[in-house]
Parts: sequence; C-alpha cells; structure tokens
Amino acid sequence: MELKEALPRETLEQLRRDFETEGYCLAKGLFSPERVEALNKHFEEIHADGGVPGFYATESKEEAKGDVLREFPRVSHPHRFSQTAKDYMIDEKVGAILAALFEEEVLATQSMYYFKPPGARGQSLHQDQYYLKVKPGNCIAAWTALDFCDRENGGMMIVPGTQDLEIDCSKLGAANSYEGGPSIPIPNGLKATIPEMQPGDTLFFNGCLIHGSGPNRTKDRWRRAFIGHYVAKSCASLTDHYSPLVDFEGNNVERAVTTDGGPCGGVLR
Ligand SMILES: O=C(O)CCC(=O)C(=O)O
Repeated sequence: MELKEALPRETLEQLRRDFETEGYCLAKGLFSPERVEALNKHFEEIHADGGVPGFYATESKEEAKGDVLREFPRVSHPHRFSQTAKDYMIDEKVGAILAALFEEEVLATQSMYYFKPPGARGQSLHQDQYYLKVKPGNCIAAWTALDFCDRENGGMMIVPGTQDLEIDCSKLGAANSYEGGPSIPIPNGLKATIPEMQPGDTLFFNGCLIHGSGPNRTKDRWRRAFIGHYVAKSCASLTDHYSPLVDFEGNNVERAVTTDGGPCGGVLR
C-alpha cells in the first residue's frame, strides 16, 4: 500500500491545513491503545535489563542519587537496536501524514523514547533545526504521547506562530536543551501552549517551531513519549549524528553531512 493511502485524503488535507496555519497539527488516536501499551512494555523491559550495551546506559537508583533522569534517561536512536522502535518510527500512518506535510516522500533521521518519570526536569525551549541543520529545507518532528499528558506532568510546550522564524542564535550556550541549557526567548506577542494529549495522539511540527517541556510535577504520573524526526527525501545534507537515515521500507540511506555549522555558524555539530 502506498503511504498516502494509509489515511483518508480528507484527514490528510485537514492536518496539512492546520500545519500551514498553526505551525503544528495534532493527529488524534494515531496509535491504538494496544500498540502504545506494547511500546511502553518493550522499553520497560529494556530498562529492567539494565540498558543495551553500546546503545543505552542507565544508572541504578543508588548511582543516580535521586536524579530520576539519570535512572531513566531518554533512549536515543532506539530504532538502531530495536525493530519495535523502528516499526514505530516508520509507521505507515506517520509516513502518510509526513508525506502530505512535506509534499514528497520522506526519510526518518532519528527516534527517541522518553520515560520522563514523576520529578523529572523539563527541556528548555529550542528549535530542532538548530541541531539537525537540514539543507535544503527543514525537518518535521512527530511527537507521540504514550501517557495522558498535560502541564502537570510536563507535556509538550509549543509556541504557535514561530514555525516560519529563523533559527535563534542568541543562546549558543543552549547547546543541549535536554541537559538544561538556557531556553531561547518567546518572541513578543506570542504565547506558549501545552496541548493536552491522550496516549496514541501524535503532534507534528517543523524544525523552526519553538518548543520544549516543563518538569513532571506529579507524584505518580509518568509522561512517556516516542519522538521521530524526519526530512524530505530531497534533503541533501544534515548533521552526521543522524546518519544513516531510514526510508519507510526500512532501508538505510545516506546523505552528505552539513559541515558549515548551519545558521548559527560552527558552534554545534
Ligand atoms: O519530550 C520532551 O519533553 C521534549 C522533546 C523535544 O523537545 C524534542 O524532541 O525536540
């Protein structure tokens, strides 16, 4: 089946209109409760096994000394060692939406799984294109909630209206937003919002949209999420951290490395 046939044309058109006008679109119920549960169980098992040598390291509760993000760090690029994660990253419905948003075929560059347990810190406001340095064009993120999420448990915070901005280079020290680098400022007149999302809902936004998340302030609600980043097949180069890319048939694909540091110069790779 062609990717574009994985969802009704009207649904794709509506999502595309939302994406154009709001800078993001929210596809509700893209993943079934069963798939969400299976994915969470898969990562629970990976964590319970103590990680994956060479790919994912965790610390024991004692070693982490109360820092839940050291005990439950995010998992980077799980598609490189887990077929379950790869299937999620190149899911045909995700691909159909991305193809409608990019108006061409797409490639996956990255997957991430966040546990974000109660007490976890949030992530500073940033723009993904600062890291991916996609040329020509931009990346799009697909952020899937794997628990109900809202402000209290550190749901995704986005700033609609920033999707067409340049990359903000004023906080070059914000190299790693996951490690708590400074947030880039919200432009005057715009406001951050935190959409409430059900498990299985997916938020799509481009690499210029300012986004991040607050801390998980709850005592007992995890805020798990699966994130993929994607580029158009016509992309010529991007940061080497994202190589190899993966097409929606699961094949590795290479692209050149963006070597000029992107719009902020050679500060970050
Ligand atoms: O899930 C989060 O808390 C933030 C994720 C994020 O900002 C990203 O993947 O770029």
